Amino acid sequence: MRSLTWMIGSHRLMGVLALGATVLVSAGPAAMVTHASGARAAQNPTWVTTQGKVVHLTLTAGWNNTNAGFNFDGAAHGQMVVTVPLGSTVDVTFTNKAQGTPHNMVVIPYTQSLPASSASPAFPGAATPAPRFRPGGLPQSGGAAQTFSFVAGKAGRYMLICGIAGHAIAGMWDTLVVSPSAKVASVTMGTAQAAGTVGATTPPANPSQWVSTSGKVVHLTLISGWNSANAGFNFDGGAYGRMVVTVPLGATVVATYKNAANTPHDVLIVPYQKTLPNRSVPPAFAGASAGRPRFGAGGRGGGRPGGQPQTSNKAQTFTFVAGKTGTYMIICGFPGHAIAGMWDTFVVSSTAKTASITFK
Ligand SMILES: [Cu+2]
Repeated sequence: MRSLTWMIGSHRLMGVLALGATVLVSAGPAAMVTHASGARAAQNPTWVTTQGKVVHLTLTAGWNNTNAGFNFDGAAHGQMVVTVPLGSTVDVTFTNKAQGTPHNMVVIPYTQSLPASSASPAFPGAATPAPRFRPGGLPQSGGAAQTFSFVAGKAGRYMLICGIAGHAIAGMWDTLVVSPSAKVASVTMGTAQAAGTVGATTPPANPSQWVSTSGKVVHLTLISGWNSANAGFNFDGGAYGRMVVTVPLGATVVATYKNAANTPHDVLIVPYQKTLPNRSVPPAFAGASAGRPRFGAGGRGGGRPGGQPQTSNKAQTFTFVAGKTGTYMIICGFPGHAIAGMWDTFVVSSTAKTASITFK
C-alpha cells in the first residue's frame, strides 16, 4: 500500500491514498472485524497546520465509515501518524460526527496492549473535556466541537485513542509522534498496526461449569468481564468467537447473565454476522438478551443523577427456545464492544443430546 504524505503549506500531494486496505486483526475463526473502507477524498486535508510553535490539529471521530465509524479523520488501528515538533503547543479541535455513539480523545504513551479505557493523558491537558450529558442521561455524541491544548514536551511515540470503554481495543486509535527534528507538523497515512488489536483468550480450567442439561432445559451462565482476557471484553473468558456453546435444537435455554466488570456490558444472542455490528442488533430468538444498563435520573430506569450508565453486577435471568439450527453469536451490544472482540459462538445442533462448552 502506498502511503500519502501531506506537508501542509507545501501543497504537494505525493501518492494516492488507498484506504480500504488491511486492518490487522487476526480475529477468531470466522467473523470478520470490519475492514477499513471508503477512500478518502484526495485533497489536501486541513487536519494539521503549523504557525510558529503552535500546531492546530483537527480530530473528527467517526469521520467516515472506516472501521464501522470507530476512527479519527477516517483512520483507525494506528494508520494515521500525526507528527508534531518537540516543544510545540498543540491546539486540538475535536468533533464527534458519529450518530448516537459517544467518543472522546486521549493522548496516551504508545503501548502494545491497549487499555480497555483511559482518562489519563500523557501530557497535562491532552484529552477532551469530560463529555456532557443530556438531562435524559445519555451522553451527547455529535454536535459542538471541543477544544483542548497541550505542550508536546517529550519526544516519542504516543497514541491518540478514544478513551471510552472498548473503543481503542476496537481499533479507534491513531499515532502521534513528537519529533525533535520536525520543523512543521504533518499527517501521513500508513498501514494499520497490530498493537492491541488481537485479543488474547484465556480459557477457563473447567468451562463445563457454565452449562448443564436436564431434559429439554439447558442452564447456561454467561459472565461478562469474567477475567482479564481481551482486556475484560469477554464472556466467561472467551472472546473473538473462541468460546463455543452448543445446545440441542428445541432446548429451552435458561441463561443467567452477570457483569463482573466495572464497564457496562450486556449480552445478546444474534444471527451470525459476517461483519460485526458496531452496536446492538435484534436477538435471534425471542427473549435472547439481557443486561441493558440503567441510566441516571432522567434517563432510563432512574438511579444516580448525572446520567452515566450504571454497571449492574446483579445476576439477571433470561429464557429462550433454541428453535432453529445454525450458528449464532453471543455479543455485547454496547457500541464497539463486539468489534473489540466481545463475542462468542452459539451453535444450535440437531444432533447434540446435551449442551456443551468448548474453547477453540
Ligand atoms: Cu460490552
